[in-house]
Amino acid sequence: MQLLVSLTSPYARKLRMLALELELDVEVVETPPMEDGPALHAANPLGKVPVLLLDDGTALYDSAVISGYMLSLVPGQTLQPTQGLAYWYARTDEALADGVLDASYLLRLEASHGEAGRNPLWPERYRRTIARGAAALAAKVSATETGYLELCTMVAVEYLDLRFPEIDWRGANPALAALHARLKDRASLVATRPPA
Ligand SMILES: N[C@@H](CCC(=O)N[C@@H](CS)C(=O)NCC(=O)O)C(=O)O
Repeated sequence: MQLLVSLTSPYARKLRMLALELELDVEVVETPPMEDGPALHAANPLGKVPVLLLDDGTALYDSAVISGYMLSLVPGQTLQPTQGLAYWYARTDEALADGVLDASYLLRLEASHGEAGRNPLWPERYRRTIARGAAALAAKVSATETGYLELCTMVAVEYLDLRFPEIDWRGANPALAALHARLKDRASLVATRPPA
């Protein structure tokens, strides 16, 4: 399997990290989406990374689809529940972490538009979404266990540090600060941290 990524994409980082956690044989292929390469467009008409190319040449995309597939490849995995409502709650938890990423990504795009003619409604709305999302993640993460939720949360808060160092998610959410202090040296996170 090949995973098409950009090294700064937090969505791709979730999967690079998950592949390491699950010890999957995945070749990571750097494929910057802004280059609009034909291979990326053939695999994902939306032109986004991450994309997982399966060995038969077909493609899966959207990080939450790919993570579900990767987790299904390892039946005994303990990172996420597999049955009943617990499974759907876990999928919702990933959607929550992804929502923080979505708002952060949109906020970054907004910032690149410059001030002229800009409607402040959207950046302010994205910042409130990030704050609510971070608070909701803080209420959900375990103080001692490490599952996919905790790992996705790490990716989300480190993306905030990368792009918006002024957002004080640690001060607002001591549980997230404690999570970060506990997991920041975990091998899968260290190995996938975006280049400075
Ligand atoms: N919902 C998608 C979001 C993926 C996404 O937005 N990726 C960004 C990189 S961080 C991208 O490829 N952007 C290029 C574009 O939007 O054209 C997922 O979870 O995979």
